[in-house]
Amino acid sequence: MTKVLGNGLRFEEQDSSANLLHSQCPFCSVQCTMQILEKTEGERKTYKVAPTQNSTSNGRLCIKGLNAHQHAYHPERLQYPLLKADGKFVRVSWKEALEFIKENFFNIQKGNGCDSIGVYGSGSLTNEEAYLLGKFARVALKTKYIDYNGRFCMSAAASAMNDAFGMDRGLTNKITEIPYTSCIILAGTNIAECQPTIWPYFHQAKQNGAFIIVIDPRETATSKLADLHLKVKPGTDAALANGFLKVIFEEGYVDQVFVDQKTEGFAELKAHMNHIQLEEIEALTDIPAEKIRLAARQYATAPTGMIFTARGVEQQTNGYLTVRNFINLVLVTGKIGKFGCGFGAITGQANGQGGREHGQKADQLPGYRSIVHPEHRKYIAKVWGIDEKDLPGKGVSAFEMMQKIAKKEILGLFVMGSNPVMSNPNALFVEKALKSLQCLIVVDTFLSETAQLADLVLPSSGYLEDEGTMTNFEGRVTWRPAKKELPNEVKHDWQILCEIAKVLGKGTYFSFSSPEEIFEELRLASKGGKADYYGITYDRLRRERVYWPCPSIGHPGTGRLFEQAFAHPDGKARLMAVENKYPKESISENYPLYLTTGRVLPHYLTGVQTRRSPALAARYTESFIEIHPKTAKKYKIEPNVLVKIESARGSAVARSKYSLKIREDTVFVPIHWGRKQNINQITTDDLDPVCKMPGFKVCAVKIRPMVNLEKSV
Ligand SMILES: Nc1nc2c(c(=O)[nH]1)N[C@H]1C(S)=C(S)[C@@H](COP(=O)(O)OP(=O)(O)OC[C@H]3O[C@@H](n4cnc5c(=O)[nH]c(N)nc54)[C@H](O)[C@@H]3O)O[C@H]1N2
Ligand SMILES: Nc1nc2c(c(=O)[nH]1)N[C@H]1C(S)=C(S)[C@@H](COP(=O)(O)OP(=O)(O)OC[C@H]3O[C@@H](n4cnc5c(=O)[nH]c(N)nc54)[C@H](O)[C@@H]3O)O[C@H]1N2
Ligand code: SF4
Ligand SMILES: [Mo]
Repeated sequence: MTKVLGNGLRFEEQDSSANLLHSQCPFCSVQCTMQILEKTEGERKTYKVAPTQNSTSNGRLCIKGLNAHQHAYHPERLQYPLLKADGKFVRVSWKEALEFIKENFFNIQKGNGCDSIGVYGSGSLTNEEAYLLGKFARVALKTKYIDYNGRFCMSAAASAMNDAFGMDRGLTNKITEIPYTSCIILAGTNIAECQPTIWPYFHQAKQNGAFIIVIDPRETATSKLADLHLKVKPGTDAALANGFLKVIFEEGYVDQVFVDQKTEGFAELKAHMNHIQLEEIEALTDIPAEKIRLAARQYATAPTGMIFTARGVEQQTNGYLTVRNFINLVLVTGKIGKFGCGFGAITGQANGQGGREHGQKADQLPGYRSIVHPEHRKYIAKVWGIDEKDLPGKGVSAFEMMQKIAKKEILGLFVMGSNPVMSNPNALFVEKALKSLQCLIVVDTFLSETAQLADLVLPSSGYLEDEGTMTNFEGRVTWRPAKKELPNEVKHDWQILCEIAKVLGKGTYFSFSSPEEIFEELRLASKGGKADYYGITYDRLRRERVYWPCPSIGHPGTGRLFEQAFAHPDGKARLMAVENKYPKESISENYPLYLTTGRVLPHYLTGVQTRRSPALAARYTESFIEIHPKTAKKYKIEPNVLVKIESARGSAVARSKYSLKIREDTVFVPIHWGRKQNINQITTDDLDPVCKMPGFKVCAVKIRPMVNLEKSV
């Protein structure tokens, strides 16, 4: 038998020793699809991977997707529940593990109330599991404290889009429109390295004549495509957007008809522009006024245009306002709700979109409902079969949970699918807090840095084993099949939640026997909400990827949002005057350089998975500090030496990598390595006041060589 792949590759599957798996990549938000051919030859197993066709990545896979199976089959995969006894993990049965949870959670909550347990979720979980985790926290544990790692990822863009448009969905229009847009602004987004399989859409736009503007303090694989690269001073993007707006107002590019019909707040924004001086913006951002003018004119006068943001502008203590200001640009030029025009905040994790819609957030109920809205509470309480007054209220954000742990207000923590001791800002503080917990339970596929601190670790299934739906960066719901058998005593996240709920006496609310059953409840729970999945079924997802909102069976899904009206009750979008604010953290005599953090192509987030994939790990075996040679010389740092990087919080180590591509006042360190290389040991835990996003992208540091070579003989 011969299997033919979407892009023409073929897997010969002629003998019974071959096992063909269909899956979706576990890493980023594109959700590329693939086939994995597993062959057994005697003792040896071999794997071949090939991309398959889907309407997003169009038969493409990046190097991470091609090698993801290497971690899925890694011998270090967790296989059994592990309990810590005398500082060492010992294998226990599921029965013992569940009993341990029951006893500990019961004892903690008995003396300290339901809110003494916190739940910490993830954008790696399927929609079904994210939904179930939210329900688990509120119904099984009755705690208000639940939040998730997406707080560090999508919170600035999500709250800005909610407030400006009345709805938060990654892309407001179809990805297939990108090639036909005439001007694209990419602000703090490195798509070529972070969502590489959609980068060809941007190449097509360029070939079709689009003018591409990239805003980034570094030259990246993405900025290579730019007609104009604005090498902005870190953290000053809100001011830069004010510069663009100033030019648009001054030179008369406002689409007054659109603004009058479809927006609120124009008068305030216009008045605010009287206080904006281009010279001041030039000084703040380090971008010459002429370049600001050019960018603004190109975007405003282009017949169609799109703006994309990502973590570069969002992971700031003014990330919310910065995104609002980029949305201002979209709105005053009327470039939204029609072909080739729109806004997108490029979602990060595999299910970064779905993970933020169905109740993992501190203030949220499924379907993007609000936990403080009486009607929303009533509806969900009915779906769940509980009394509305038993539904807890609003909790706090991910990092604020860590602060509550440090203050002993939260005494037990249940982590599913995240590695918070590495990914939170000010990680040394977080490590100390987690160590002080009475009970830490981590559900993971590996003994991550956080799992190592746990009292109990539960082994969960990975992408080849766990069927479910993921909503990708487009806002399209996708279905991930899974056929690989569970290794040893591994269980699915959803099974683990159901089993714990049962021992806690809440089994009747969690009597699910398949992901599809959970999805059926999710459909109902989301019905009538902003993220309405009611018209989406597993049957349908086996054939197509569906854009939400999709309110009824037979509804085609909504590819382009806001064609007629925005999602606020009056149908209008909101403009907002945004000040030229600096990030809270600023450089000083003691800490004279900006540190910014981010990603490299072959590694993923805290690296738990990609560092275990030999093909990926080999590309970068350790962390590095990208530094301009002039800056390096100033601090007596040779190429390829270990550098100590210090901030007011702590220190980290990385190897020097000279680069002319970075600003002289800035250094860049990726986030994928742990221990002394964990860059979050030094980042600031200042939070954006609106969305509680930490200022990951601006940290004041000093640097020095680990070994002073001048002194050595
Ligand atoms: N290879 C790879 N791909 C990934 C991931 C991964 O870990 N590895 N993670 C996934 C996830 S969860 C996410 S959230 C996305 C992240 O995707 P991106 O947000 O695109 O990635 P980052 O590298 O964090 O940041 C993007 C760019 O912002 C720039 N930047 C830093 N500071 C500033 C600033 O002040 N202003 C501006 N304008 N730019 C700035 C950086 O130089 C960087 O090039 O990627 C997803 N895809
Ligand atoms: N300085 C700095 N810090 C950052 C960022 C930055 O740009 N700069 N970016 C932030 C962003 S955007 C993000 S998204 C966060 C992410 O931060 P984390 O949540 O810590 O991200 P991961 O490394 O993906 O951790 C996921 C963990 O879950 C496990 N896992 C994977 N799949 C599953 C599953 O299906 N079930 C279970 N139970 N476990 C699973 C993995 O093995 C891994 O240990 O980091 C943030 N931290
Ligand atoms: S990491 Fe992202 S772009 Fe690469 S294969 Fe996976 S889903 Fe596709
Ligand atoms: Mo992210």
